[in-house]
Amino acid sequence: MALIGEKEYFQGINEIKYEGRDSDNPLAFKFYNPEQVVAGKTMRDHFKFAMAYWHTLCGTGGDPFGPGTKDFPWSKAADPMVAAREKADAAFEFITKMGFDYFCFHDHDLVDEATSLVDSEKRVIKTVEYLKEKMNASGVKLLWGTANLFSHPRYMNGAGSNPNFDVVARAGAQLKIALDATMELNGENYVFWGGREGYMSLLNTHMKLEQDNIGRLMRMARNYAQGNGFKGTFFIEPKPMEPMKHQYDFDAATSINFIREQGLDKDFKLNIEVNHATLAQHTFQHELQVAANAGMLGSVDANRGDYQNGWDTDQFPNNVLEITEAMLVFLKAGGLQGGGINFDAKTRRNSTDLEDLFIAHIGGADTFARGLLVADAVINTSNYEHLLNNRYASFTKGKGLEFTKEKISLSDLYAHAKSSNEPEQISGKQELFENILNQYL
Ligand code: XUL
Ligand code: CO
Repeated sequence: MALIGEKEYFQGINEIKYEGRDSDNPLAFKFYNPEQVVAGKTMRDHFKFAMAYWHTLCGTGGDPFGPGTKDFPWSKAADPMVAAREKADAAFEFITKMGFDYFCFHDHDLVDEATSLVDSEKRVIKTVEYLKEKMNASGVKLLWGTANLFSHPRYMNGAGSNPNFDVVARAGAQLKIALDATMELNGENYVFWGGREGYMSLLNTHMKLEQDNIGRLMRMARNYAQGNGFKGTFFIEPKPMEPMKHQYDFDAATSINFIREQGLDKDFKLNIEVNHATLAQHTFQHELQVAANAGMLGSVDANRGDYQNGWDTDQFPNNVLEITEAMLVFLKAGGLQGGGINFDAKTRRNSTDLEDLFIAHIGGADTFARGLLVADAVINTSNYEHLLNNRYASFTKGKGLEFTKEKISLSDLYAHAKSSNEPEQISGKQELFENILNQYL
């Protein structure tokens, strides 16, 4: 099968190449050099960059104030199966021209939902057959699949958290079909983002039952997938709000607690999204670190928010400092466990040229590559690590070491403090740490 479909959608754009930072070619990578080895691995393997089907192929720019602005030449056909094939052609043309190895999807990004569950399943199965051929021809792989359990009006009161069992069962059916699709395509992971899994008013909400029901659904999904040979990891993607006022997967710490409470910790990790972190009043790097500390740093949804507003703008990453701080956590955690960097990001409503999709992904990949290079240099050639470890040197000897091994008691602390003077004032040196990063940028 040809990598470009019957129609070439992105005419005039060839495979994006690395040309280095001095290149003026807007359609070339300046920092992302897929085969370059950093910290013992190629950039390609560190990142496992993925295209998000929903934004890149389906996001035409509609907002609450107006319709879409992007006149995508694919998926205009009245027949949903023809439209789905065109979309797949455009997707694979895009991914291969970007030189990426992965994509991610929701079930009904691939093909529109039909009016009945049975017909929807048939559509998904047929589209998956077509995708499989395209994946075999191109070598492109599925980073993760998921089910859209938040857009359809039936999920207005939640999916797994719905107060009506019939809706929970319907969500389970859709989940099964999405898992089947993911497994058929050798998906490496499966994501749960609980868009409507939360509540708007506690007055009409039985919170504990709702949360336990989500846990039940997730355990069923795990048992079903593993029973059918799935070897990948399940990820929960935290987000504090939007669309719901209170989402049950608020942030990394909340989601880790949920995973443990529901007995899912052997099979579930986290998919951390930049703009979800900032909506939770955290930094991206904070969320990565919380996940890493729990051994649950699974995957990343890459984008950025807006410092001046409070919703999910899903802009492409371009904040090098933010991503460099994140790459420090990433490298020190030994990378991602099973996942990759999925560009869950959309071009702005007025970025209406098809080439803007390429320019945006190039910028995102370059931002991560630059961040990785800087973080690696900071770790290996600056005195950053020394300064950091030195702050905690008192725990590596004497009573401090005994404390970390829990070999001393509260009375020992009392005795230690009593026989010491007022503790010395030691500067935190934040500005020095910041300057080191700046120096290496
Ligand atoms: C929504 C979001 C989703 C998930 C997958 O904010 O990030 O697209 O990544 O359902
Ligand atoms: Co996301």
